[in-house]
Amino acid sequence: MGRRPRSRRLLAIGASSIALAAALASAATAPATAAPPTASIEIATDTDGDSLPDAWETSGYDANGDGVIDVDLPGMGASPTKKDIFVEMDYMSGRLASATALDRIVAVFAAAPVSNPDGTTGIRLHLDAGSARGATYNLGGGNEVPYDSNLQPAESQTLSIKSAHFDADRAAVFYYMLWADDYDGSCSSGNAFAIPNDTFIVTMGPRCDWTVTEDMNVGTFIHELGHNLGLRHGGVDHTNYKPNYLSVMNYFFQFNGVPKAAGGAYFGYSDFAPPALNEGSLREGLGLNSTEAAAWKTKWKCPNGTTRTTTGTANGAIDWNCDGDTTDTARTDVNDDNRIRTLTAQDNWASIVFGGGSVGGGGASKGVRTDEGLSEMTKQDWLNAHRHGH
Ligand SMILES: [Ca+2]
Ligand SMILES: [Ca+2]
Ligand SMILES: [Ca+2]
Ligand SMILES: [Ca+2]
Ligand SMILES: [Zn+2]
Repeated sequence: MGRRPRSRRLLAIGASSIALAAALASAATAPATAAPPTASIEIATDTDGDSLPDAWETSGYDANGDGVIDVDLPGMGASPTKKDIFVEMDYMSGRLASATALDRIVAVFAAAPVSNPDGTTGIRLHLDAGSARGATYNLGGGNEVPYDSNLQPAESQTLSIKSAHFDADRAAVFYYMLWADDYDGSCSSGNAFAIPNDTFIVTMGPRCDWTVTEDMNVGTFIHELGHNLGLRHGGVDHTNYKPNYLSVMNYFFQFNGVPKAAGGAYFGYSDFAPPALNEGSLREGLGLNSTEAAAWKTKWKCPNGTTRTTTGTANGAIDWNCDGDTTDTARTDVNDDNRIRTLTAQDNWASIVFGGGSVGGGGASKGVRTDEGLSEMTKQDWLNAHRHGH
């Protein structure tokens, strides 16, 4: 893992390369004696900012520098001018999502409000289920793995399966995920272990009697991949159930999507951030106070712990304290975390971090793996979150 083709340090230029700027700044201010006279920093151009250098996306990736291409990115549909994400999916018997679910996941990324140098919008998500879901989803890597109803400890057992069933030459290109049953006896829906990262699992199997639907598979896959891409349960933080955070990263919406005002639901990341909500002083007449929120409904918690969904647009008046009117300036805990605070949202699509974990072209383009104590939605969390009042 992490083998680099050459001794030269590769840096990649990304669309959001704050880390690169910092690296260059520190290089510029470093004493001249810090680097041997023959050393040079090669900038691996990454025109589309997806952390995959143009050279890989044009000519393929030679993992060990022996002149033989190991991962044929152009052959798998990559482009240096369009953002690409590759995910290898292995699976335990009966757990792999349907082709229809995979179609929906790909469509969410294709419709992302993210611009590309080729003039298009969207992210091309390449899912590899091996031969299990037809040619569209076969990049030669996905396969069934031995059934283990309870991965415990979750991360080390997942990484053990990964090392046995994932070509290490792919580590700089592909995220890896497992469709599995349960882990750590948690009855949790999935895990991504760190934010950002290169590996995740979706775990809604028979061990915990989940009745998994296509919606749940779609929402949870996108939720866990979102953690790999740097996204959190509260956007800017881990505070969950924010009514103004219209994203599958929010537990309110992981399984059923974000309800649209016109009907139907959206199983993707937020594409705007409404104003923060101050739970100490919620003006009910303003709703989410954002014209963009007019396209959506939202959910919130009443003082008695039940969950409500707006009947109309989230930009209309909302009875935050559930007392029957929408005229209050209310002090109420609408995300049910037993605290009165300011709930700040995030535009997820504008905040994605490409190149988590081992993925990416090296150096500054790689996401930093951090352990933020990620804990995921359990079956009980879901039931608690959706106790509905009248
Ligand atoms: Ca690309
Ligand atoms: Ca595999
Ligand atoms: Ca009220
Ligand atoms: Ca609160
Ligand atoms: Zn999560």
